Amino acid sequence: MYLDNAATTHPPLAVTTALARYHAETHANVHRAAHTLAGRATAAYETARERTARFLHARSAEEIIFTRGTTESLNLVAQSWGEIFLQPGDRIVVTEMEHHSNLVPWQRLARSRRLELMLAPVRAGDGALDLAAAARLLTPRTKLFACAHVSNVLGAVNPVDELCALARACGAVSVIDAAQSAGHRPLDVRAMDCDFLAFSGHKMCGPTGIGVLYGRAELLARMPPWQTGGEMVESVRAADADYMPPPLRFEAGTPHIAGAVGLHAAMDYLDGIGRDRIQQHDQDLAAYACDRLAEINGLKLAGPRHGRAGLVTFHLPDVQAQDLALFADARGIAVRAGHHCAMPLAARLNLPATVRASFYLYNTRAEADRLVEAVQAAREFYRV
Ligand code: 7TS
Repeated sequence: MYLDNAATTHPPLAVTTALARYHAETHANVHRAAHTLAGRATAAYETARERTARFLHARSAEEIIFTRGTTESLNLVAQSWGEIFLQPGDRIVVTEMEHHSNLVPWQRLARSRRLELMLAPVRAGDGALDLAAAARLLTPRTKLFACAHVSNVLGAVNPVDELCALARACGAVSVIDAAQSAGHRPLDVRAMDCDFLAFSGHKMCGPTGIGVLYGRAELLARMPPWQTGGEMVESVRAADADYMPPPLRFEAGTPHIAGAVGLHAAMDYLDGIGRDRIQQHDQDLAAYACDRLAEINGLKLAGPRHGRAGLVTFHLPDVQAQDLALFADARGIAVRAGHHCAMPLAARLNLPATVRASFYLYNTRAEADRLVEAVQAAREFYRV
């Protein structure tokens, strides 16, 4: 029984079949050779890009860059956008609840460009973002605001529409880390009015090694490449080169063609079910698990009690999270224990290592019940 979907998800047959068929029937390198197979592979890759644009409601496929995942997408923005749009003394703002991959790239950029990096605080207790404090940090000096749509630790859902509007009002670029939301709820980058949005295929029933960076066309057009080599150049002379326009400018080398095909199948699969239905299902399961876990004597829940996304994080004060997770594993239940790659958040909320159960469309209430029974059994076993 798999309850570690915030880490990665399991692909359905529709995705593994699409991958097998691609490898058996279509595989060739893209954008170069004139032969028929190369044409088919290029068409499959570019169709996946168009599908991704529709998935996000982007204005055009040129706004979709394929990357290795959320981490690479965020590093791309930090390195490429960060190279030309910043002056020493500028401010960039992220939040205290970020996954390390939406914090460390900005730390590094801030150090190398001599910027001021500020963390918008979360509220003690439930860890919700303090909106008024975030708004105070968004001043005309602020050039970039980056935040998670859904926290991978707390399950808190940030009001990204409002935050992007605040960023825009002070002239800052907005970056949304949608790793925990893209496969779990409908996304519309135009309605959200963000400038960049990043997500990973493997957290939404797709393959590992493929992810997406959405970027507003006007910004991408002005951004320099971040990696160089084949594919991303128009013409090359001995001493210099002309680069391709976006998105190819940002895709140096042979891309993960099969990954894009698998991601396409995953998007079709999720939309065939309906992302609004998936959202409801995941949230219902997490709310149910929360209510049942809250009845366990001494158990401490992290994150908001209401309005949370499809995951629940908790600890038993006298049992190490790692022991609790191993106890669950012995009963065939996969959950994650630790700080969940968000150490500043854990420090801020005084959270010890915690256990996280994260749900997806294939999980059931009966599985949530088994989790609760395992935690109860662990309490008895450890006599707490
Ligand atoms: N941002 C958030 C909010 C995440 O939850 C993760 C991965 C990432 C970024 C990075 O994604 P990647 O695909 O580039 O690795 N989160 C987790 C997690 O919670 N447990 O394992 C990975």
